Amino acid sequence: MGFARVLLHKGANLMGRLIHFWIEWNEAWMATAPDRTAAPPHAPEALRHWVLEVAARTRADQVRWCDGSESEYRELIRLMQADGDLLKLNEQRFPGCYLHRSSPSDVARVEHLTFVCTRSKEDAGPNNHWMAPAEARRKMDALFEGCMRGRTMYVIPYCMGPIDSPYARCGVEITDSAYVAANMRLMTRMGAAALARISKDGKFVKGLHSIGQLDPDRRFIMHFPESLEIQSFGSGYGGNALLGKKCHALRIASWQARDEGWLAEHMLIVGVENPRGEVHYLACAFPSACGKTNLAMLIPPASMPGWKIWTVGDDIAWLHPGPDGRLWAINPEAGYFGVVPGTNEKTNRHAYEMIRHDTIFTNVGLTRDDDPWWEGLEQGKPAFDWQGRPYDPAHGPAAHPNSRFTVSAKQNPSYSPQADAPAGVPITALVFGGRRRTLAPLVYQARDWSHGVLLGAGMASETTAAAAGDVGVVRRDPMAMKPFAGYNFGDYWAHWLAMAKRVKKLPGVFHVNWFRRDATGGFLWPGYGENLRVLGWIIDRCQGKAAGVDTPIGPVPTRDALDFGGLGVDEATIAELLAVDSTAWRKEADEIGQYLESYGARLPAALRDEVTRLKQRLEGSDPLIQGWRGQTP
Ligand code: GTP
Ligand code: SPV
Ligand code: MN
Repeated sequence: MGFARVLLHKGANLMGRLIHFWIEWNEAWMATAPDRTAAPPHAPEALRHWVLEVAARTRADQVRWCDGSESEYRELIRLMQADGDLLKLNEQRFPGCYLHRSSPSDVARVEHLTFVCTRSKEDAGPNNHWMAPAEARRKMDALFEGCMRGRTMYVIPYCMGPIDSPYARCGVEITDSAYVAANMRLMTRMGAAALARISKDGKFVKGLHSIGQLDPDRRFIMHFPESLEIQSFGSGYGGNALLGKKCHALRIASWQARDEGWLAEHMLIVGVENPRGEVHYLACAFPSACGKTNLAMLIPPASMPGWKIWTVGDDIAWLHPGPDGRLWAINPEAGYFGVVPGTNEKTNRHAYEMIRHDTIFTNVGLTRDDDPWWEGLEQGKPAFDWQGRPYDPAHGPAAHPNSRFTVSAKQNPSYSPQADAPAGVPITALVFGGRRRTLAPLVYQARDWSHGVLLGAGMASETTAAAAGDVGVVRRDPMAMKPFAGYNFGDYWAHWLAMAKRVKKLPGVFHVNWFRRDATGGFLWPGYGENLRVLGWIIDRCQGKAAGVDTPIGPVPTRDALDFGGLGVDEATIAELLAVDSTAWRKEADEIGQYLESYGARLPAALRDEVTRLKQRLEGSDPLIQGWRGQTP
């Protein structure tokens, strides 16, 4: 009795002969398939024990140990097609691609339902929702009790980071969602190799997940960093359900990183190769849906021949002090869970090509020919919206603004061979960035490391559709980690400051803003591929080769240090992009100061001093500092 029988049962409207052919084929396959209901021989005792305990508690119908194989992935896909959880997209134009429509109230991360459950509330900090561990466990136990009746429970061993990297960390996710299992295979190094490493390490993060009834009123994402546990209930959406990603690789890992002297950050990692063949790696922290995937796979503009971009990661970086005194980064992930809207041949050709095969689309629209469709695609027409309703502009966009693609990183044409390097890549510069229509210039540099920590800590950005709630509201999002730091931001900044003692050759620190707007709402800066011009300045600056004007917030490029040629951006706009409005920045510095003070006694004195120095520099300065005039330092 396989899943094909389920199809027979459900698919009364399908042609009988087709179904019988299907069943025969499927059962022949099942007969040769290994038994994956039993624990693999090398599964450690602690893991077997936990799996049995969870299976008993949730009353799962059956247990499937995932081995991460291609045939297993195909089986998961077939199962979801049979259940109606996946629709096959046009095989000619989108081979191996599928559409998943999630429950309409389950389309984004839910920060208000995400908790860090530490013994002391202070350790979670004002930046997190907190619940006492015992109370959280009681709540979750009640939800998980019997929740997998009639369902298959998948056991997913995964490794975050190259399997042979000393920096990689493993986890096991137990879930009752085939969608989660399939996505985990694309997003992580999942299966047999990970299990072997777990047996060797003897330690793993325990992630327990159930979609429950997908009821927003019975939904929680709980983290227990002190015991390396995650419990997530009631959502099937990416960041809430693919527990290797934000829950493990950021919230739990940031806690471990603090204890062990490294950093787990919401950063892309990109290699920038200049025409001389030198590659510099940058790690950049932008909040959710603020351009990490796009920068990580940037297409160099025609004006920069000979430049190449190499993607190491698009969302998360684990940064370690290396033996050579530099900071080294690995990408713990193996795939991308990226924003679909806005992706087209012009904005991001590589992403556009990458998602034309073997991709799972979540919550995009559909054309009459079963092609996926989204706003900003600039071709074709939607026939159905993301909820499967006939497309009607009165219902809003065809694709949900937070619709996503899941794809293996190997499909990225600019995939860096270094993405699998066990030691990672050495980082030349760290770049912070927000989505701000005013104030923050196109790019500016921190004066030194501790000023750089202030640049990150003082970050603010407009909220996006990646999280449930209002969109377009400016909020503080330090280091793009507001939703992801697994502990008190005060302690986190102290840890960042202390990295100066661990890393002898510190990277340069910068802040960028691709999102300045004019009075009519248009972007002042063309963005996307043209952002490479700014990365070029950043890299040169780290080598002492680019001119800058010192302003109270840090050096900005001189007018001529950045090449604006051929952009069609006029001089007044260039001036606006590079200007520092001291009056507005005085207000900003006050707000940053007040925000940081809300961390009370945990706020490091060195960061408070940085705010004082920033205010002092702003006090005596001209109201408007215009770097574009071309002064050199
Ligand atoms: P998460 O996966 O949520 O962490 O997001 P991300 O930071 O990887 O964001 P992503 O690169 O997917 O970009 C989100 C949105 O910003 C997309 O709609 C992009 O088209 C848009 N975007 C990216 N880069 C630029 C840029 O340089 N300029 C402008 N105007 N928009 C951009
Ligand atoms: C983000 O929201 O920052 C994401 C998508 O990268 S999710 O994995 O859903 O968190
Ligand atoms: Mn992200």
